[in-house]
Amino acid sequence: MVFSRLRAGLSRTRNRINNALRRLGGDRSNEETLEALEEVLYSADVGPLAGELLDEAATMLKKGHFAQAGEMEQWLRDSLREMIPGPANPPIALQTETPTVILVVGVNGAGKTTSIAKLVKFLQDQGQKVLVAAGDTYRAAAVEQLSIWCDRLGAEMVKSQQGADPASVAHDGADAAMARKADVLIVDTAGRLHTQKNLMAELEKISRVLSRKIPSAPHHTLLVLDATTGQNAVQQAKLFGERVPLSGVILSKLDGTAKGGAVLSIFREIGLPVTFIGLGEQLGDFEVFDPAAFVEALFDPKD
Ligand SMILES: Nc1nc2c(ncn2[C@@H]2O[C@H](COP(=O)(O)OP(=O)(O)O)[C@@H](O)[C@H]2O)c(=O)[nH]1
Ligand SMILES: [Mg+2]
Repeated sequence: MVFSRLRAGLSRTRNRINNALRRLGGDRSNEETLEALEEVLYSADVGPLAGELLDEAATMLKKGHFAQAGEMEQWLRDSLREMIPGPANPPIALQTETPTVILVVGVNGAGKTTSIAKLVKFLQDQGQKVLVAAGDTYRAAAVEQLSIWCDRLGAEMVKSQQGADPASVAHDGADAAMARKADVLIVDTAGRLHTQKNLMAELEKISRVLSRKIPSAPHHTLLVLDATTGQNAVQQAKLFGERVPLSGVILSKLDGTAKGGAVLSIFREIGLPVTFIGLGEQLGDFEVFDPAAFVEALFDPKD
C-alpha cells in the first residue's frame, strides 16, 4: 500500500515527533506546554515555521484552548496540513504538441540520477514514452549509472563521450525526443553549487539550447534536494532558485532522516512546491508529495 511506504519511510521522523508529543498535554502549565511543543517542532526540523506555530499556540493557550488531552496535537496536525496546498493534478503537466522537457538539477549526491530513474518509471506507468539525456558528462560513471537504470526501465537514453558539452547532449536529446515521438524528455545534469558561476551559466546554456529545439522548453526544472540535510536543503533551494527558474522540488532520502519536517517549510519559505518525495533507493520508493498524507504519516503513532 502506498500509504505504508510513506509511513515506513518517515519512521525516523515520526519516532522523534512522537517522543516529543508524549510531553504535550496532561497537567502542565502553559509554559511547559509551549516548551514541549517547541521540542516537537524542532524534532521535526520545520524551521522558521516553528516560530509562527508557537506564537499561535501561545495565543490559543491564553484563551483557554488545549485543555483536553490530544487537542493540541490535533491543532498541530490541522495547522501543518493547511499550510501546504495539495498536490497539483497532474503533478507534472504535459505538453500536447511537443515532448515535455524536464530538466533535473541539484548538488552532487542529492539523488538526481536515482530520482530520474524513479520519475521515468512513474511516467511510464502512466503510459508515457520517456527518453533520457545523460547530461552529466563530467564523470563516465554518471553516464554508466543512468544507462543501467534506463536498460532496466526499457527507456532510450541519449549520451555523448565523457567531457562533452552537456548542452550538446541536451540538443541531441531534444532531436531524438522529437524524431522518436517521445512524450517526455528528461535531462540529467552534473551536480553543482549555486556559487559555481560557470556551472550555473552552463545550466542556462542547456535551457537555451532546449528552447531553441522545443518551444518553451524546459517546461519543468526540478531541483533535487537531500532531505537528510534538513533546513540546509531549504536554504539550498532558496539560493538555487535565485539563479535558475525552478518549478518544483524532488525531496530525496526522506527514509534516511529524522528531519522530515523540513519538507513543510520548503513551500512556506520559498513558495516552491515539493512535487515528489524519495523514500528509498528502489524505483518504487517514490511518491507524489501529498501534504495531507504526509502529515498523517508524520504523526500517526501506530507503530
Ligand atoms: N535511502 C535513499 N537513498 C537515496 C534516495 N535517492 C537517492 N539515494 C542514494 O543517494 C546516492 C546518490 O544518488 P544519485 O542519484 O547518484 O545522486 P546525484 O549525484 O544527485 O545524481 C545513491 O547512493 C542513491 O542510491 C532515497 O530516496 N533514499
Ligand atoms: Mg547523477
